Parts: sequence; C-alpha cells; structure tokens
Amino acid sequence: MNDNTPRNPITLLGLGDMGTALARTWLAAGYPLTVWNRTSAKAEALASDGAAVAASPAEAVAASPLVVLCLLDDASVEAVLDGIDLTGKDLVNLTTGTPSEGRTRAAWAEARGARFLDGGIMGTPSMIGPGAGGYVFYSGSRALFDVHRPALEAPAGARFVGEDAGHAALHDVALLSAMCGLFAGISHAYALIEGEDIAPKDLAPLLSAWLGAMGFFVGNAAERLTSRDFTSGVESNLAMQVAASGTLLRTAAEQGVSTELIAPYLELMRRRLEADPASHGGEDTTGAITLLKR
Ligand code: FVH
Repeated sequence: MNDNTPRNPITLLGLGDMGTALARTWLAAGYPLTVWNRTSAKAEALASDGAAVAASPAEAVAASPLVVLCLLDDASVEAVLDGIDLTGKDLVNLTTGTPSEGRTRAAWAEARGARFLDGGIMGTPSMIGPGAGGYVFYSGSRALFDVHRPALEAPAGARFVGEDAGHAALHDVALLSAMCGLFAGISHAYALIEGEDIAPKDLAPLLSAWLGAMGFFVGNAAERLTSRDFTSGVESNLAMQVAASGTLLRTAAEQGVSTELIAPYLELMRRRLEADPASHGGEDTTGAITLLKR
C-alpha cells in the first residue's frame, strides 16, 4: 500500500491477542479505527494509539462501512451481532470456523443486507504487521474483497480463494490439519530419544533437514491425486513401507514410547495394502488417502 491509498474507516469487534495485533497494525497504518471488546479494558488500552472506543457492538457497527470480526468462535459472532442492523455493511469475519459455519454465516449476513467475506488467518499474532509473514485466506464476496483490499492487506497478505464462503475455512483447516500431523511426528521423534544420550538440540537440525527433504511429498501427492496414477516412478513402495512400519512400532516399544501419534497413519497404509496387495503393493503412500473420505 502506498501513502496515497485512501484510509477508509474500519470497525473491529474482538480484541483478543489476534484482534489487538490487527488493531495496532491498522492504527499504525493510519486507518481510522473504531473498536469494541466484551472486556472493555482491552479496547480502552488502544485509545491512546488513536482508536475510537465504542460502548456497544451496535455503536461500533454503525461507525464504519467495513466491520471486521475477530472473536473466539462462531457462537460469539452470533452473540455479538444479535439484533444489530447490518444493512449496507461489509462484514469480514476473521474468526476461525468450519466451512459450513462460513457458508451459514454468509447467508445469515446477506439476509440482513450485508456483504460477507470469511477469512482464515494463517499466522500467529506476531506474524501480523507489514512484512511479518502472516496471510489470510478470504472467500465470499469478491466485490467486497476488491473494494477493501488495501485495508485487508495492511496487517497481512490477502489470498482470495473463491466465492464459496466456506473455502477460506477449508483452506485454513486443511493447512492446520497438516500441521497437526507434522507436529505429531516431531513429538514422537523427540519422545523416542528422551532419556538417551542424544540432546534434542542435536536432533533438531537433523529433523528439520529431513522434513524439508520429505516436503516433495506435498506436490507429488497432488499430482498423483489428479492423475490417479499411484504407481509410476515410485521409489518407496507401499509393501516396503508397511513392512518397515513394524520397525517403527517395535522401536517405540523398545524406547517405552506410546505409538498413539503415529499408529493411525501406519494402520491406514496397512489397510490400503491389505485391500489388494498385488495392485497396491507397488504404489506410493498417496493411495491411502482414498480411504479417508467417508
Ligand atoms: N492467536 C492465534 O495464534 C490464532 C492464529 C490464527 C487465528 N486464530 C483465531 O483468531 C480468533 C481470535 O483469536 P485470539 O487469539 O484473538 O483469541 P483470544 O485472545 O482468546 O480472544 C478471543 C476474543 O473473543 C472474545 N469473545 C469470546 N467469547 C465472546 C462472547 N461470547 N461474546 C463476545 N466476545 C467474546 C474475547 O473477548 P474478551 O474475553 O476479551 O472479553 C476476545 O476478544 C479465533 O477464532 C482464533 O481461533 C488465532
């Protein structure tokens, strides 16, 4: 954003850790900002930085055409906006939710005469601010996104992922779910060496490098899921991987470590192989993904 970009007023409802980081960035960028928070002390703390503190959600909503929500969950969004006139407002909901909650909230907002954009924040509060590395998935009203893009891009990058209001949440949760698996694997690795003469700080760079090298699986799996070709060019086939998984489980037993974090994935691979060893044995592990959809 350059210095000539107009700074249109923004209202922000919700000043938890993330809301406060957003507020501080908009204020530093020169946006007229009205804030409201259930616990008023958090709003008042921003007054000295130039925020206008509203006495109620209704007063805050009335103050700006663009209304941003950063609350705990969808139930708190419902509670805060209950009974407020939203006619003509542009609502941007940065509260984490499910795809279904995003779609339902979009229909709810549109029925009240508002345009709606759902957002999924990819970053922690310290990743909010110019160049801090965070970004937000947005989906819903393209017109709203285009009109308010400079304001939306002030605190974090902005990626529009479609007019289906559920798709920001779907992208957000897909990435967070992948992170769960990554953290689970890292946790298991550290548990394996606990009590041994191997310092976690010595394993750390090895783990980082290995996970980086295995990152090829992200793009490789995408190509295979598109082509449905799970066998061409496979270097580490499923039959071998299932056999090797016994070593992972026995090592955990030897080290006195629970297998609860890795066993579900190993079991999925075993089920894929067992379904048809002759044809699935030569696949990579991508084929196991097809077992997950219910
Ligand atoms: N912090 C993070 O690392 C993550 C990064 C990715 C995105 N998440 C999501 O962002 C939403 C807000 O997160 P947060 O970190 O600001 O959360 P808290 O610090 O816990 O603040 C919660 C705010 O919600 C208000 N609130 C809760 N319930 C109600 C309610 N029933 N009525 C009105 N307001 C409510 C709470 O108010 P108060 O406790 O200060 O009075 C805070 O303003 C969230 O969806 C994350 O998943 C953050």
